[in-house]
This record gives sequence, C-alpha cells and structure tokens, in this order.
Amino acid sequence: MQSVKVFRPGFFSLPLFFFTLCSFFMNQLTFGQQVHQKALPSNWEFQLSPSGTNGPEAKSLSGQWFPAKVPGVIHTDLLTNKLIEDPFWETNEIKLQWIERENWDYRTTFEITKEDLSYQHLEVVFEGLDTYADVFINGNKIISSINMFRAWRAEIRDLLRQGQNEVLVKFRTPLIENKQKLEDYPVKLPSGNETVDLQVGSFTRKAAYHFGWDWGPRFVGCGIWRPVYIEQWNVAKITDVFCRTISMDKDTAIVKIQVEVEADIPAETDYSLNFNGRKIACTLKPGNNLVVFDYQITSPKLWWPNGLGDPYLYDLAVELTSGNKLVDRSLTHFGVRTIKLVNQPDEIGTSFYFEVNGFPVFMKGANYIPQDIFLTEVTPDRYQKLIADAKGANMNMLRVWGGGIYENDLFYQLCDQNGILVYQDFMFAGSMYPDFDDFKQNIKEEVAYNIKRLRNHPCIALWCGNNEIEVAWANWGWQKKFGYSEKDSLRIWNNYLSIFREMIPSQVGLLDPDRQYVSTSPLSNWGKPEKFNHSSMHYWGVWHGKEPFENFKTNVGRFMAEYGFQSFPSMETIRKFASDSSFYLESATMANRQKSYIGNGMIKSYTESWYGESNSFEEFVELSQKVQAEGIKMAIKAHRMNKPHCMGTLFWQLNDCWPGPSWSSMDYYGTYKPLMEVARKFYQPVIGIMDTDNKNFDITLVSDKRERVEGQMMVRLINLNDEIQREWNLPFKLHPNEVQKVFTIETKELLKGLKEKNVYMELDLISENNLIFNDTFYFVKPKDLGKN
Ligand code: BMA
Repeated sequence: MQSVKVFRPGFFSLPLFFFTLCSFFMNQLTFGQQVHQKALPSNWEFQLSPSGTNGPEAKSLSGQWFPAKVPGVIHTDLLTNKLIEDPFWETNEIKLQWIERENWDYRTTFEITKEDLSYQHLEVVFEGLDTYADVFINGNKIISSINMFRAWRAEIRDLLRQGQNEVLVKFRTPLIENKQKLEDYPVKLPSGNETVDLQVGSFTRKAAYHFGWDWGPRFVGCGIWRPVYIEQWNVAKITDVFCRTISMDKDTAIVKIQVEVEADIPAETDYSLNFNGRKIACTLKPGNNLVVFDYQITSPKLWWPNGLGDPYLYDLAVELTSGNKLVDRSLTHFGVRTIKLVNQPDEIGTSFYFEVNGFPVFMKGANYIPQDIFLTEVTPDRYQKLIADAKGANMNMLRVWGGGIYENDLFYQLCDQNGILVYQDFMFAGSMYPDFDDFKQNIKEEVAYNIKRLRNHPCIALWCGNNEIEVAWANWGWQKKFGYSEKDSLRIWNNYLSIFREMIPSQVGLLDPDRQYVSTSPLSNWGKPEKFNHSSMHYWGVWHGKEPFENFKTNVGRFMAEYGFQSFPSMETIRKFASDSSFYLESATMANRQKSYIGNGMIKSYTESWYGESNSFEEFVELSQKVQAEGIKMAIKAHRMNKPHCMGTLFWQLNDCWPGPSWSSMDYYGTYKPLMEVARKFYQPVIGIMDTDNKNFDITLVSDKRERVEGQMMVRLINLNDEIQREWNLPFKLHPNEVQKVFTIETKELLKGLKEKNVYMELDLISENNLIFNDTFYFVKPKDLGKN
C-alpha cells in the first residue's frame, strides 16, 4: 500500500507538490513527456462579420479588426475597445440589443515549429465556443460548433505548416441560425423568459439566462469562452481517469480506477500505468483502451460536508509509461465518501434527503446562478471568494441552477475542498425543446461530456434533469398560452419524456452509476397542503403567490430547494449603474433593472408592512434588504425546526450576474446583504429557535451534528431600555441530528404586566465554555416596536 496524501488547502498538498515537481522534471530531463499542450498566443482580433445583419448600429465597425481577449466574449471586447458604452450603466442594456443580431469573427496567428511538426498528432482543442461557430485553420474548416456546453477538438497536423498559421472562428448569431427552424416548427415552444415571438433559446444549446431572466439582462453574445490550445501527442494519451469508491468501511476503502487511453500504434504493445507509486502492466491495442484496476486504501479518511468533518481529498497521479519512457500523465483527486438520495415513500408522503457516509444530512445553502452575464469576467478570485462566502455562511450545499452553465472545473474543485455539496442541474430551464434527432444527439453529447468532466468531484451530490419544466408544464398554462392542440401537447410532452426520463438518466447510469438522478427540480409543487409531504419543493407562495412571510412557517416541504424574496443591492452598488436622477422606482433605469413581473411593487408593499413607509430612496433600499432578511429568516427557522419532515433548505438565490434588484443574498460585487448574516447564524450546526403562536412562546433547539452536544441555555426577557425583566438558565442535551422543544411558556404568563411591543427575548447557548449561538426575538414587527 502506498502512502496517500492530503489534497488541502491548495490544489496539491505540499509533499505531493514536490514529489510531482521532482518527478515531472526528472521525467522531462530523462525521457520527456510525450503529450504537450501548446498554448495559442494572445494576439487575437475580432471584426463585425460581413455575413451578419450589419444593422445601422454596427455599420461604423465594418471592415476593421480590433484587439480581442480569448477566452472572452463579444460584449466585453466591444467595451474594451470603447466601441460601446458600459452595458450595465442605466438603460444601456436596451441600446445594446443590436449586438445579438450580428455575426462576429475572431482570428489569430500562431507559430508552428519543426519540433511541433515532429509530433504524430496535433489536435486543436476549444474547451468552449459560444455557440454557433465555424473554425478554420489556414482556410480549412475543421469544426462546426453547435453547443456552448461541449468541448470541440480536431486533428490539424496535416493543415499546419512550419512558420505562421492562422486560426479563424466565425460566430453566427442564434437568431439568424434558428430563424428558419423556428418558423418551420409546427408550434411555438416556451423558452425561459423569452416572449411568445422570441423563443430562440429553446433551439439553442446556450446558457438560457443569456436570453434574459427575471433577475438579469438579455445579452445574447458569442465568444471563445473557455481555453483553446493545441494538444501534441505521440503513440498514446490518457483521455480520462474515473475514480469510484465501490466499498468502504473504517478499515478499508476500495476505489475502482478506470483509465481511458487512446493509442495510435500499429499493433498491440505493452505499457504500464503507474499511480501513486504502484505499477500496473497493460497491453494497449490500437484505438481506445480501458484499463481498470482497484486501489485499496487502508484506514481511509472520509470526505465530509462542511460542518460535519474534514472534506478529505486524495490525489491520484496516473502515468502511462512505455519501458522507461513517460508517455502521458494525468492528475486528479477524489474523495472517499458515499452519498445517497433517499427519495421514497414514507409515513408522511415521499422523503427527499441525503445520507452522506450513512449519516442523514440536513442541507443548508442556496441556489447559485452564473456570477456574470459575461462569463469570462469571472476570475479565479471571484470563484474563491464566492465559495469561501458560502462556507463562511455555514452552507453545505449549493444548487447549480439549470438556466446557467455547467460550471468551470475550479468551481467544483473549490466545492470539493470546502465541503460544499452540489445539487447539479443539467442546463435546461423553464422551456420545452424541439424534437429534431440532431438536436437530441447534441444534448446527448453535451450530457456525456459534462458527466465525464465532473464525475470525479466528491462535491456533486445529485444530477437533476432540469429546472421547473415539469411544474411549468402542469401549472403554468403553457398549453393555453401557446394554443396547443391535444396532439401538439402529446408531441411536446413525449419529447420531454424521451430527453429527461430516458436519454439523460441512461447517460447518468452508464457514465456515473454511483450518483442518483432526478428528472426535474422540484418534484412536487406548492399550492395544496398535501404537496408539502412529497419530495423536493420550490415554494413560491411568498413572492409569486403574494402570500405573507408568515406562510413560510406552515408551508414546509420535505426539501426546500427554492424560496426567496427580492431586495435592492446597496446604494454603493446602485451608484455604479445609475446617476442620482434615477433614484426613484419609476425612473427608466429602475424600471428596466427590475426584471420580475411583480418586482418593485412587491418589495414596496412588504417593506411598508414590516417597516412602514420609507422617507427616501436610500432608506427604501436599506429596508428592502432588511425585510428580505426577515422573511428568509422565518423560512429557515421553520425548515430547520421541522427536521426530519424537512431535510434541506436552499434559498433562492446566492448571487447576481449583474448589479440590480434580485433575490440574492450578495450582490454582483459580492457585497453582503443582511440575508448573508441570517444564513451564517441560522445555518450554524446548533441553533435555538424562538417563536410564538397565538398562545405560547417556545424555544426549540436543533442540532445537525454527528456528536452529542450539551451545555447551558440562558433566556432573558428584556425591555427596550435593555433592562432584564425575567431570566432562565437551563441545561440542554442534544443527540446527533436532534430537534428538541426545550422551553414553552404561555405568552400571557411570560409577558405578565408588560406589553409585547415594549420587550424582546434573548437567547444564548453555551457549550464547553463557548457561546455557540445567540439570537434576539421580537413579538411585533419593527414598525410597531415601542409604539403607543
Ligand atoms: C425560480 C427559479 C428561477 C427564477 C426564480 C424567481 O423558480 O427557478 O427561474 O428566477 O424562480 O422567479
């Protein structure tokens, strides 16, 4: 048994890093690795393509090439060259819609040396092209991309020459690309946030939120949005390494390792695979090879989600060698853990909870959307900050929502390292899709590519087919809105079933058999009380249903995968996109910024009902954040108190993709709203929940821990002059995962001689001499506090 190494805090542990570095240089010096990535230079340029609409706004650009950034997107390239104004400023979004109607070309030149040409293979790899693009090398078409979520590669050795070579990428707008298909399709298909006449999103495998959403702008761009390079190789290369924990107890874990190798060899040849110091002999045949072996780890260290233990990671360095020659090496990491979604009938209805390493885990977190409307603006620092923020807020799960993107590797690496589980949607949201065979084949390739790319990450808890398509089909009146006949409905629904209940789950079963799949989120829908007994829930009675916050207390589902309330970003953030003259809700800027059909009116009425009328726009902005925090606090408390009926709470939404009002807990610039503090406090492993109904005042303690907790609980009744009126000091003991009502008193008896508007309660939990939780509770809304 070789020793195993820790993977934290960085990408590699220090000992492994040196081991890797030394063996890398040794290998380089003695025999030279045979697979290389050659970066393309950064001298990219772009132009308005003569093939597009060439509308009046674009005219001045024709015939000129401008410097471009790769990876990058067209809008930021236009901005950097000062060809457009800031897309986030005031109502510029409206002015800049012309960009989506144009086609755009990107090109660069690169040097190929004699040594480059000595390789048997030179493959160009585009990890992401958004979306319809033809790629030419020295005038020869090599790739026709039709999907933003797939990588594209092509063998180009024979097209290259020693010296300068050119790569040209010609992007076509999805609007023109799909025009005919849309017109010919016998019915209109609902497409996310787009209006009835604009459903191009459904036909385009591109991030749905680019076409506009109820928290973001519409900017349909294009670009080489992920890295591009040339892969040079001889004889063989490792194309995939897959690690699966197939059994595990406290003494031993068996990890099955599957290595895929592509070999360009004339006949069967002997090779070896070395991993973490062990050597496996293998015979490769020409073409694709699969080498499978078991890796036994004694006394395995388990991967635990945030709050329950260390998210321990193991490194795996696999080297392919021929004799003493290093052919290729691949580095990955994995966690030893089991995860199971328990989604089955029980005495209440249908459960929906996760067991990690056999322990039922209450999930606490939020829904995540892409961090920028212009994806290549998200730097590694922004990823680091966001995941650190989630961890700091005591979250253990994020849902990667289906209208965005399959995130960058870094996102999942950070989740692995920080114990943040991921509820991973496939990228489909609130739409119905066409049933062309080539479109479905495209989806199949996308799904397979992303499962293979992501399946080694222990953070991924679940694959989910899509966002809200099943609830939408059943409840949003699409059939009427789009005038479907029974036959149309059947055709659309059958196509849905074939994608989300057949094709995608069969890919998951084939490529990632240890992870579960659900067809959609949510599996149940709010509306009728009985529905809260079943599976996952997006509860939108508050907000879309205009119900009061108090309904959060009674509408508690088995797993609350979405619920939320909007607020404005801070004034500091607002000042970055609006001038003082726009500081009122009816201004053109504020009206355009609000993308929800009931937006500002809702915020206003809840803010007034909790805090009274605001005296200024600035005050309104502040109160909008406070009222949001109050609402979500009420929800989180109700969800946690109702464990194990409810086993998860993910509020909508963690972050923003541009500065504006939305359901987020932190704004586009990462500035916290008060909701982040509510999450931090009420997502702690042990909390005390104070609450009243018409009769009693209660305190319920909740522990999510794997160990027993005990300590002292101090309860104080205090008046508004901060004078203690009554106090209690009581011991408490909580078993793992326990919810215990520890304090009940008739409110009348508690407040004897005092008025509820003049007092508040304070609770401290002390364990092992530490204050582990503190909260205050008011009996009346803030606007009534201390009033006569
Ligand atoms: C949800 C999400 C998003 C949307 C949010 C707020 O259900 O899935 O589609 O932004 O509601 O309306």
